[in-house]
Formats: sequence, structure tokens, C-alpha cells
Amino acid sequence: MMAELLDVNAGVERFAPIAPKDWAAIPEALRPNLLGFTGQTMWEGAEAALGLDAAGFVNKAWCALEAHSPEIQRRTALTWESATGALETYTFAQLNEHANCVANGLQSLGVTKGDRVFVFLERIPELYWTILGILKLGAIAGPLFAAFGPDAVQDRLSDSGAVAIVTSPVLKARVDGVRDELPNLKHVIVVDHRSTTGWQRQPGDVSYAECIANQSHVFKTVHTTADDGSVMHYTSGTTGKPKGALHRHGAILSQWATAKYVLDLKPETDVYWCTADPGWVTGTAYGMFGPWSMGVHQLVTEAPFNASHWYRLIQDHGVTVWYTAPTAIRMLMKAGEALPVQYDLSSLRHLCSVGEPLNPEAIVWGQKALGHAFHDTWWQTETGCMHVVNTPTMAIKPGSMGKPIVGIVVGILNEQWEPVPEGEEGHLALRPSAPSLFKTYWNREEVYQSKFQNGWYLTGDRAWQDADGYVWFVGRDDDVINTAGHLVGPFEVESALVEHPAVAEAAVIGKPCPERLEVVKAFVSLKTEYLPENDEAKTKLLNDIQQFVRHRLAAHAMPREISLVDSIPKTRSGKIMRRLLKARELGLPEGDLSTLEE
Ligand code: 6R9
Repeated sequence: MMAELLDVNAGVERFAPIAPKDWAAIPEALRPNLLGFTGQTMWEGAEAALGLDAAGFVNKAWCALEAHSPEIQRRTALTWESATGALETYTFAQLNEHANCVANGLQSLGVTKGDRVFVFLERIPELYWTILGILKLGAIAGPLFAAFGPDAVQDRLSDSGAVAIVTSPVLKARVDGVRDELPNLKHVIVVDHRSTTGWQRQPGDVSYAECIANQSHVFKTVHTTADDGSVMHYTSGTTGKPKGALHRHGAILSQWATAKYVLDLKPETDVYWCTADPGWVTGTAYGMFGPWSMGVHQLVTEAPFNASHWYRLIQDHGVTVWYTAPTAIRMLMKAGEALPVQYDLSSLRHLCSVGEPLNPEAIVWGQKALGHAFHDTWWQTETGCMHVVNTPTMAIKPGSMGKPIVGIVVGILNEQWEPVPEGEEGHLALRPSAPSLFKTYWNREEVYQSKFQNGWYLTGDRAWQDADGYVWFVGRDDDVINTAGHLVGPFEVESALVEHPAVAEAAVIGKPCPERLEVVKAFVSLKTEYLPENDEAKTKLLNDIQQFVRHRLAAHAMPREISLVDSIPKTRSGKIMRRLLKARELGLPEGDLSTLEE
């Protein structure tokens, strides 16, 4: 049923497997090692390559900035294009100096190892080196997506007990509104030197220009081990508010390895562009740590998606390797094949995708319009690095996510958490062996433990594996909504909805959408006194409810559709039956209703 809903594997037979370039000319025996890879696990050799010593010192920011030869230190690490088209470039050495100023500045405020420090900034260079500076200090960095509203910010700062947040004059207003609820938050550091917008200084506010920019450029990275906490990304589940998935510093080993062998990055020649924001895991693992630990030059753009702008960026900056997402690819496809022809995209040599099922059509379109097939990669916030992939040397089966990376064992499990026969659908699970697998969910150890059964880590996805070892995504195993690659938990949207004065009860599902994979759809029952008198009043009220969620949580969490209902179907124990609402919405069989409340 889920396969039908998501329409991922439909029509796969229409496409023959796509062989890598010049595949036929390569002797069979050499194919697995084409990238120079010979280990038993993909991350074997990462410690030596990163120059890590035997004393157990591992720090992601150090690996990204200081592990390099003097020659690489002098090379460009970051080219940044602002929303208005201004360019700034930074070498690895310069990024390191800025990160050191941040580490010194935070230290002067009393921030120490293990403290949680959040970063709530637009996609500007300060966002990147602030995260790196926090990590050099041994503190835990919590990147926040700039589109988050006050409720989303409050949930994360409060749950993590953050002591400081680095933000901008514009975004600060969203923190100020919830500050009374955050007793642990001592410092609000405002990146004020880029903006002409003034800001109201309140007790605990610190100017970045005054406190950070004047600090020493030298800082000795605090001693952290592979097991120490590094970055924390909040991720949505079916129940409860988003949970803080805590990564270890040791994650850098498999992030480095997958950047090398899956993204195929080469420090000498590549200009690499990851389109993800560091507010999401792809934006830190592969928009910062993996590529920078490889010494690779990265492009960052502050501007949001625009098809011609994106093609222009590839052309002007000579992008060679590109990591993006299916929703963006579908939007490029929609913009037409006549558009890419207007740009010189000949620098591109390797394309990868993540975050949602990659339609076979999108792979074929990439080959035709851009000259290269998109290589799908599957992973999650919790896994910390790519786990099921198409390496550049593998034949692609369009519609499949590829094969597990070397060193990772995938299991397709039944309800008893035992492997099912080949070709059968089940829970997608992994043997927990990657150094990047998350350390815990912050404050939610029992939920973390519940993810491990029978020696497997349960991913929450459903899939099947074919005779060649290729893994085929079927759908989510839970009610989590994937809208344009962003996971949204129904509970957080329902919680925001019921805070609206007119809403009595709410239920939220993911509704299939050809462009965004799914959109958030809400069902709400109203308090009697708020029932609208006519259609005009109804439209106004629904619009008001939409905006209410948008401002509190984020634009992507806003229900695109709201249906008014008399009551919300629940189980006898009071749980919302989202699956029933979804089945009814899509005209599918309603399934077992024995637990439905009378
Ligand atoms: C990296 C990231 C993880 C969830 C994951 C799955 C979906 C990710 C996918 C994919 C089909 C792919 N997902 N990659 N589904 N094909 N190649 O996206 O992390 O935000 O935690 O999302 O996204 O459902 O479980 P995260």
C-alpha cells in the first residue's frame, strides 16, 4: 500500500539499469576498487588519512580545518554568494581563524566542554565558522534552520538546556519572544556586523562584533574523543516533540570516507556544492565536515531555490560535484529542458541525491539534460552518514537506493525483528557499526534504546532487497511526513494547531504530492463558538489557522490543506487514528477498525 502511495517504484521496469561511464571497458575484477578503495569497512584508513594520533584525540572541526597540509590550508575552502550576489572567499586557514575567534569568545563568556550552543542564522559564512568554533571548544553545536518560528526554537533550546545562541538581528525577535521560558539561556550573541537592521539590546545580549570579532585568532582545540558529543540535530518522530539526535566527534571517520568514496571528492580539482542548509543533517555532514575534512572547496549560496540561478551558479563557479535533493530535481525538471541548454554546465562530473525517494524519471532526466545520472544515497539524521548508496562505479538500477556501503549490513525484518526472505518487504534495519551512528536522543534514552532490537538498529523505513543486494525504498514505517525532504512530525503540527483559539482537536497526515513527495494535511474540529457562519468566514478562519502554524513552527510544517471535521477518529485508548484519516483521504481500504472509539 505504501509503495502505491509514494509511487516510488512504479514503472521501474521501463528503465534499463544505467551503467557507469566506460563501464564495459573496465575489467570486472577492478570494478569494486575503482576509487582506490580496498578496506573491510569504508571508514578503514580514515584515522590515518586524517592524521589522528593514538592518544584518542578526535575533533570534527579540527579534522575539517587543521588536519590539512600547509598547501591545502592556503587553498579556498569556501566560496559564498550572498542573496544579493556579492562574493566572499575563505581559505581553510582563514576559516580556522574565524572559528578560533568564536571559540575564544564563547570561552570568555564561560561556555565550556559539553555545553549546548545553538546557531540560528541565515546561510552566511558566520553560520559555518560558528558551528566549527563551538566544536573546537568541545561544546555541542545545535544548528537551527532559519525558517523556524518561535515555538520550534523554544522546543529545541528548552529540551537541550542550551546556554547560548548565536543569531542575527532579524531572527533574534523569534528568540526574544520565548526567552522567559528558557531559564538556562544565558547569552544571545547577535551577528550584527553584516546588517543595517538595528537591534534592541536586552540583558544577556552580546554583540558578535564586540565579543567575538576582536578575539585572538589562535585557539588550541579542546581535547575531545571519538565518543564525545559534537553536533545535535532535532528530528521528528510520530510521538512527542522532535528529539535531539546527538552525533559523536567520531562520526567524522565515516563522513570523510563517504565523501571520498561515494561523493568521489578530489581536493585538487573539485568545486563541490551541497544544496542542503546546515539546519538539517545533510548540510553539516556533507555541507561541512565530510568535504572539508577531504580538503575540498565548497560553494554556498544564501539565496533560496531558483532554477536559472542554480544553473548560473554551476556555470560561474565551475561546480564539478553536486549533492542535492529530489524535490529540487523535480523543480528543475519542471523548469524545462530548454533552460539548462542556455548555460555551460560542462564542469559537472558527478551528481548525487538524498532525502526522499529519487524517481527513475529524475535519474533519466539528469542523464539527458545535464549529461550525468543522479546517484541516490539513503541515510538519516540518526545514521550520521550515507548508508545505502550508488557509488560512481556501480550500475544504477533506477528506483533503487543502491547498496549498503562496505562495512554496513542491512536487514529487512519481519515483526519479530528477524530477516525476511530475499525480495520480501519489511522493516529496514542496520547492524549498528558505523562510527557516525548517533550517540543518543537528548533526554530520551528510552526512545533511543527502543530503536535497537535483536542486534539491529531500526530505521523507521520500509524496504526490500533484491538478489543483487540493491535496496528498494517502500515508505515510512510510521506517520512521519516527508515534505520536500524535510521530516515533519504530526504531533508537533497538531500541538501547534490546538493552540489556535478556534481549534478543539486536530490530526495531521502526509498527503502525496507530485512535486514535494508529501504535503502536510490537517483535519480540525472547531469549538462551537468559532463555527463559521458562511463560506467567506470559513476561508478566513482556515487561512488564519494556516498562518498561525506557519509563524509558530515553520513554513514547511504549515498544513497546505485543512479539512473541517466534526470529530477526530481515535482508538479506544485515545490515540489519533492518522492511518484511517489517510486511507479515507486517498480512497483506500480503511483496514482494521476494531480499536476505533465508539
Ligand atoms: C539525510 C536525511 C531521513 C529519512 C529516511 C527516509 C527519507 C532519506 C532517502 C529517503 C528514500 C532516499 N530518505 N534519503 N527516502 N530514498 N534516498 O534526509 O535525514 O532528515 O533524518 O531524513 O528521509 O524516510 O528515514 P533525515
